[in-house]
This record gives sequence, structure tokens and C-alpha cells, in this order.
Amino acid sequence: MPSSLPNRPQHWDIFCTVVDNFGDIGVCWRLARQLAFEHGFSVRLWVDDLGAFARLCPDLDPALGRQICGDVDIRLWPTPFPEMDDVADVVVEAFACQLPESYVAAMARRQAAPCWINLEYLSAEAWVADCHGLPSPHPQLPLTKHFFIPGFDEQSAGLLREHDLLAHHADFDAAAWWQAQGAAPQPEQLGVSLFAYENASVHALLDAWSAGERPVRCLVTDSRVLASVADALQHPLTPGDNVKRGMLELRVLPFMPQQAYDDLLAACDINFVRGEDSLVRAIWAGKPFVWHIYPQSDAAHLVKLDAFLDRFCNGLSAAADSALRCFWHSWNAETTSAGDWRQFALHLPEIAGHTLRWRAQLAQLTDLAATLADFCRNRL
Ligand code: TRH
Repeated sequence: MPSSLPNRPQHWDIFCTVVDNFGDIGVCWRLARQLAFEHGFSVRLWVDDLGAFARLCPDLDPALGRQICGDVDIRLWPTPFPEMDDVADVVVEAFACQLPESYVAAMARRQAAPCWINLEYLSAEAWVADCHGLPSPHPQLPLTKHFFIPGFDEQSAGLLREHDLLAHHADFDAAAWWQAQGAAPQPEQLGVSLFAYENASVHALLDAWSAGERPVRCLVTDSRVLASVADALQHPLTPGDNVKRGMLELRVLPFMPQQAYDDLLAACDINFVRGEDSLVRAIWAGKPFVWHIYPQSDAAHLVKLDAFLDRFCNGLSAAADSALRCFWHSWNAETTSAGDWRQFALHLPEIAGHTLRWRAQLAQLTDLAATLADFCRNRL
């Protein structure tokens, strides 16, 4: 629903540092587009690495310090940061990135303090309900930052979901998509997209697929997991390659623009995803998925993984629950065996129905951009 202040559009500044991988900019870019396009806000997105951003959004010219893309004013986040007198109404620091000191000082000088949001990482853990929305007053300046935590229930910020996303998926013609890839769908084919971190389990999985009874078409985009695939196949791989092993056909695709990646997820029967943003997109694609969670040194990610599994598996039969948990755990521990895959594959019809029901349930929640817009409107 479009929303704006009565007399002028709200101005938003979103700050994003690209620490590692694509998730941070992936989330910020979706959020910025949605706030601009669906809510009519005027959005500036400050990013410290336009090269990484351009891989998701090839329309972007990484050489330009300033450009408009998808209704968003995209700025290179320079160091040092220039003095600014046009601080936005809403300031979002994504994933606890450190705002420029001069900008924070300018926020404090503003006649009406801006609404300051710390957009946190997604989590299914119970503590989110206690921390989402909490204020954190600045120790010296008359400013208050609020924690905003994406999650899976009304006690969280919800999930990013464009208003037409599910309609787009409902209208999606998977057969035409495969034809356009020059790969006419075969009867019984299992279409798999593979996006993960480096993972030693790729070896066993590809072996299981090539030796299986059902033809598997695996699409891997050019990303970190490709090194593991190349190791497993003992074959250097680059985008455009097509390898056949028994019942497995593996195609290497270039890293895709973000919206094209969504279509890949919609076209496949199982999606292997990683990190945060592709997980959410796999949920909305409504197909069975397998999550390679971003590993943390203190193994905190395993608690996060189980919190997600507890929510997601609720309602599955005991056998499907156990097969799914076992496969996900082994994938994350890099210990997957052919047997883990066979058990998981056996329960795919049940898991597929369950995934659709879970998606329908989550789609009842207000989406993250709308939650954020409401939260800030009430504080301006
Ligand atoms: O890239 P990631 O591993 O990002 C991670 C996580 O977000 C993690 O939480 C964070 O702490 C860490 O980075 C620093 O996975 P994620 O979040 O799925 O982001 C990938 C983005 O790339 C997502 O927006 C989808 C997009 N993508 C494409 O646009 N094209 C592609 O071909 C592929 C495979 C992905």
C-alpha cells in the first residue's frame, strides 16, 4: 500500500557495508526498491562496495558515485564521508554497520530527530520477540536507535516480500523457463538449483544423483559452491559448461541478476540456498529447500539452524521431520551420505505440500517493508 507523509515523500537513507558475500546488499537492495516503489518514499542507498552490488544488479555502473536505479538513488559510501545537511527522516543502518560520525552528528543537529533503525539479521530464535523494536538511546546525543529484527511471527519485523511476489510465482511458467534455458523438461526430471558455501558433501550428493533412478538437472550459478562441484567432478567448471554423469546433468550458469535468481528458484523442484536472503526467497518460491546457513566461528549458527527447523518442521510427519532434519544437519556439517539424500528424497512429496502450506501461513504476516514503514511513521 503506498504511504507517505502528507506534504512530501518521506526521505530514507539506508547504509550498507558489504562485509562478505551478497546477503547484506541483497537484503538492502530489495528493501530499498520496495520502499521506493511500493511506498513512494524517496530512498538513498549508501553502499561501500558497488562492485559486489553490480553482480546482483547489472544495470548498476560501479564506476559511478551516484546513480538512479529501480527508483532508488544509489550512492557510493565514500571515506571520509562528506558533511551533509540533508539528513533523511528515516535512517537505516543495515546489520549494525557503523554510520559515519559526521552523519550521526548531523542527525543530532536536525530539528526533528530522524527515526534511526538498526536492521538486524533474520532469526527464528525465541529471543527475537523480546528484542525486536527495543530502543537504544545514544550515550551522548539526543538520538534513539531502534532494533528491527526480521523473523517468522508477529513479534518480529516479518520477512521481505514484495506485494506481487506470490502472484508472480503463481503465474510462473516453469516449463517455458526450462525451454528458454535450452533444456526441455524431461518426464520425472528433478530440477535442482544449487547455491551454497564450499561444501565437501557436494561429492556424495552428486554421486547419489548420478547413480539414482530419477534424472536430476542441477543448475549451479557461478558462486563459492562451484569450487566444491569442480572438485567432486574433477573437472574445472565455468559458466556455460554442461556435464553429464549417469542420471545427473549439471549446468553451470553465470551469477544471475537478483530478479532472475528468483525465477530460477521458481523453476526448480528443490532449491539449495545459503545465508539469509536466498533462504527467504526459497520460502516464497514454495518449493522444498535445503539451507546452508552462514557459518559462525562459535557454532552459534547451529542454534539458529535448529530454531528455524523447529518452526519449519512443525506439522510434518515424524518420518519426514527426521529425514529433513538429518539431511539439513548433514549438509551443514558437510557429512551428507547417499542414504541421507535417499531418505530426504523419499519424503519430498510430503515436504513439498508442507512447504506450500507454510508459505501460505507466512504470507499472512505483514511484510518487512510495511512493518518498517508503519513503525517509522508512528515515530516521525
Ligand atoms: O551471499 P550470502 O551468503 O550472504 C550472507 C548472509 O546474508 C549472511 O546472513 C551474512 O551474514 C553474510 O552474507 C555476510 O547469502 P544470501 O543472503 O542468500 O545472499 C545472496 C544474494 O545473492 C541474494 O540476494 C540472492 C542473490 N543471488 C543473485 O542475485 N544471483 C545468483 O545467481 C545467486 C546465486 C544469488
